Amino acid sequence: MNAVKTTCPYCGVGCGVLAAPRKDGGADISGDPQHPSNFGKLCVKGSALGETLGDHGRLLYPQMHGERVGWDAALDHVAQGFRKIIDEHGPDAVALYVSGQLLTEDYYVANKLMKGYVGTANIDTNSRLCMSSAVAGHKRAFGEDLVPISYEDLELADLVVLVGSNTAWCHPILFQRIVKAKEQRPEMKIVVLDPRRTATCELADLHLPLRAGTDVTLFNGLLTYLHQHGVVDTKFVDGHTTDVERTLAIADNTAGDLRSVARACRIEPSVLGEFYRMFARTEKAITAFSMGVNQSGAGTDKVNSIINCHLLTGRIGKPGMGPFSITGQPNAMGGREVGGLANMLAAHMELANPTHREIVQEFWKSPAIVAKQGLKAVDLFNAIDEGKVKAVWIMATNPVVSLPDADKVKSALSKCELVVVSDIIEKTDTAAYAHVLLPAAGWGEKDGTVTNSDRRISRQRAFLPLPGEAKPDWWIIGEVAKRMGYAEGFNFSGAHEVFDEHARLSAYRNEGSRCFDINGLSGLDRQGFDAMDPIQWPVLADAKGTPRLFENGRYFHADGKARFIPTPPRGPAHATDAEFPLVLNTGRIRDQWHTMTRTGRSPKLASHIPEPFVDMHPHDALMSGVRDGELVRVATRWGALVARLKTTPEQGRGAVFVPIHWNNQFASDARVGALVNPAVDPVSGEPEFKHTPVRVEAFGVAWHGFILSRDALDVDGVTWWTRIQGQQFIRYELGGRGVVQNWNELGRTLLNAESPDADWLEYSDKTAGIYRGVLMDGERIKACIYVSPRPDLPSRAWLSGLFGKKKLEDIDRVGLLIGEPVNKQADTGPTVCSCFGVGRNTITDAIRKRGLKTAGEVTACLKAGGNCGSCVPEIKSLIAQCAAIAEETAA
Ligand SMILES: Nc1nc2c(c(=O)[nH]1)N[C@H]1C(S)=C(S)[C@@H](COP(=O)(O)OP(=O)(O)OC[C@H]3O[C@@H](n4cnc5c(=O)[nH]c(N)nc54)[C@H](O)[C@@H]3O)O[C@H]1N2
Ligand SMILES: Nc1nc2c(c(=O)[nH]1)N[C@H]1C(S)=C(S)[C@@H](COP(=O)(O)OP(=O)(O)OC[C@H]3O[C@@H](n4cnc5c(=O)[nH]c(N)nc54)[C@H](O)[C@@H]3O)O[C@H]1N2
Ligand code: SF4
Ligand SMILES: [Mo]
Repeated sequence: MNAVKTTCPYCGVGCGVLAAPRKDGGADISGDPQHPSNFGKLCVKGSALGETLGDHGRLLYPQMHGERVGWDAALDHVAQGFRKIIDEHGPDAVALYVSGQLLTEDYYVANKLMKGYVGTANIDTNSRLCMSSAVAGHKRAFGEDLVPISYEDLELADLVVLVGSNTAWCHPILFQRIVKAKEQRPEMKIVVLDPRRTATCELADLHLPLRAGTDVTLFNGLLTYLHQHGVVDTKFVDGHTTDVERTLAIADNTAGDLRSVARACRIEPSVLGEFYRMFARTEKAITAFSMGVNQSGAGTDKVNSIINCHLLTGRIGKPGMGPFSITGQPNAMGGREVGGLANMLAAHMELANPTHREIVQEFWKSPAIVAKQGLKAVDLFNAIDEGKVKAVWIMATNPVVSLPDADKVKSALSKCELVVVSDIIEKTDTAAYAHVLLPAAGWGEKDGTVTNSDRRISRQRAFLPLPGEAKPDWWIIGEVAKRMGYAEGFNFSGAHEVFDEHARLSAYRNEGSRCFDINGLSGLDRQGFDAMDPIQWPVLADAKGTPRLFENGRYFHADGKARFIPTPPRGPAHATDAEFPLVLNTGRIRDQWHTMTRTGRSPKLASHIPEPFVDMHPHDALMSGVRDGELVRVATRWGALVARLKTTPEQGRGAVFVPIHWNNQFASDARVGALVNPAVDPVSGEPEFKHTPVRVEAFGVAWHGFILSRDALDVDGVTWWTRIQGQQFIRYELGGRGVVQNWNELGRTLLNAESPDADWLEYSDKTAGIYRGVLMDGERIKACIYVSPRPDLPSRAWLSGLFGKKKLEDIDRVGLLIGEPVNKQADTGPTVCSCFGVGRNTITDAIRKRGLKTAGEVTACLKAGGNCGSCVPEIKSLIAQCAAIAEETAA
């Protein structure tokens, strides 16, 4: 079967994918060798896309109050519900909360409905939580939300500074392009600014573990340093910028000399000095930044403090240099292009600009056009909580998990008169609060476009039939619009028509005043749209596309100049104190995507990090009285969770790190959003996700345990649990309180095997509190449970392997009862390489026994790291650890 060219639905790198549908309803996935983002490579999440397809867990039919209904009933109900509330309370009493994971066409229609027809700007998106500080920073500096560079520039650069970005895990293919460039030109330098030592640091020549939240001080210090050392492009500054003097004065006043900056940022002065010198002497420098910058109460200032350094040195608009905001979601950029934020209009036009409003309304021929900003995400949910917004329609995002102070989101939704949720998955933490659930078409089933981090518009193409009664998001929105009485604006016969309207609007009365112009892509019919190749905007009439912006030195403020923005540093909204002495930092892991609704279904992705954790420096753990491997309670003023403690010196002192992914579908109590403070950046409204004062304390349990089971089980009665999909089983990790009188009984209850003729292997030592129970299904294993008072339980990797066997051998049975493999090699250890399923023990064994010295040698020997390469930084770190141990033993 011919493979369909499409685009990966995960991160903003925007890799091209070839999907070849199979007869069994799945698809074979590979990288598209012709796509300019990835040239055929895919990271581990992209490679595992095939495992996330299929009907299992999908929302297949519209539902109202938990009952299946027809589309007509559901759409009528939504349209009438919105209509009634608008008529009674005005347009600002309703809202849409959408997502950077919608396609541009979906987003365009949603934005048009709210801003041109309903007449409210109450449409905000999860991009508020992600990119809004970058958007605001770009607008302040450039006059428009513009990302100057192209991915090739990263390969041309002599210095790449990665600020608050765990690129190795979050944008793996972009990271690999940087790795390759550095391999070819070892003189290329990489600097990482991150309070943690992340996998990304494996590539770094220099890692600056700065104190959380001090980026502005650090870049103000750099600006001063550059100025003092005469690293100034005077011609560029004079001809193409404004406000340099004021900005320099404020930077100088607030940053001070190198020593005081180093003290404020808690970095060795020599290391900071080395970074400043490196930046000063390297013309071709790129400063790439991501959530460690954006998600801060000073996020917009962080962005501008970075851009200021590029403006002063004139390092922008030329090959291999510039500031670079790495986008998170696959279509964070597309959403900005259609203006799908509460403070934007459409096609990069401004709500506050009367001419822009006139242009958009004239083009839409719409009954209304909004003149005032709508509510930004955090304020929007506050307004729902206060009863000011009475109907909300949530699409392609899971705010009960992903917003700060997330328990408040729950309470807001439970009070709201009308909650509509469009999703592809039936059971999510947010869907639980929906009155109406609408089944959306997912990746592989719908058509449209996405724009990646370097402004490249790529097609997502359908290669599977729509499951159940699922429909594309743009269709659903259009049908509701029609039922609200707005038929004239929403008669689209396909995504291509929506895209064409969007493209024409971008050019309408533009005359070069707005950089976002894709006129060259207008007029495409269905075939033309289907044939569209990836292209970087602006796309003018010649349809050539634009790799790099600002080459002519022209910016998009009225005077055509870029602006320096003074950025006096300020601390986080909430400081640590005796009660909450540490900083809670939250972020991502390599193999999960956000709230896990898709990646959580893939056994391959589950194996890397199977349960929620807290990373903590060993000294902080000692001070908090908690121990590695135990369960701990992590508490802030806003909420608490329980997760497994991992102590590591890679986590800087004074802060802890908790992943964002786990939620009530996957764990009893690990939704970190509930702990995050709701402070936002005053300019962008982006929440301060990376800085909440926190305390970590022991969470005492009487027993630790785990279950691997071929069937899903009900473990709700256990104090603490988390579950994840394995290759042929579901894995449950458990923590129990209370004295267990009869282990055999508990084991049988948990494994759902009370029947007297169940075939059991059991071992129980009541005094030691150890219990091992294995339920057989003929000659193969059906489920097993292991319990101990300490978290020193048998290797899950070894037991996972036994689930693959049709017939257990005697030696396996012995191993099951003694709780360890008789043949030690059977324990491969926790998975490092998800693609080939290679475990840590296998890798360290090979490193030691065969004296492997490089990641390349490990790949040659074990294949690990040879497919997507996402685990190469971890392999390198294992090589270094083995070498350190060998050295210690020798000494
Ligand atoms: N595997 C995976 N990849 C993803 C995603 C995913 O869910 N999983 N999500 C995608 C999305 S939407 C996004 S937005 C991106 C996010 O991509 P990243 O921004 O790279 O990811 P995060 O882990 O959120 O945070 C990045 C780093 O910021 C650091 N940091 C915290 N505070 C500070 C600070 O004050 N200063 C500095 N300089 N650094 C700080 C954190 O320690 C962390 O390592 O990833 C995208 N890619
Ligand atoms: N503490 C903390 N919180 C954070 C962050 C952090 O760093 N720390 N990061 C923030 C950032 S940057 C982001 S981007 C957000 C992400 O947070 P969310 O957007 O809440 O997370 P997702 O799991 O990606 O949610 C997407 C939802 O859309 C559904 N879906 C998938 N495809 C489709 C489709 O085609 N149509 C429809 N209608 N639905 C679909 C999925 O099943 C899922 O329920 O989290 C934010 N929250
Ligand atoms: S880097 Fe990975 S997740 Fe991101 S677009 Fe490429 S394949 Fe998808
Ligand atoms: Mo994001």
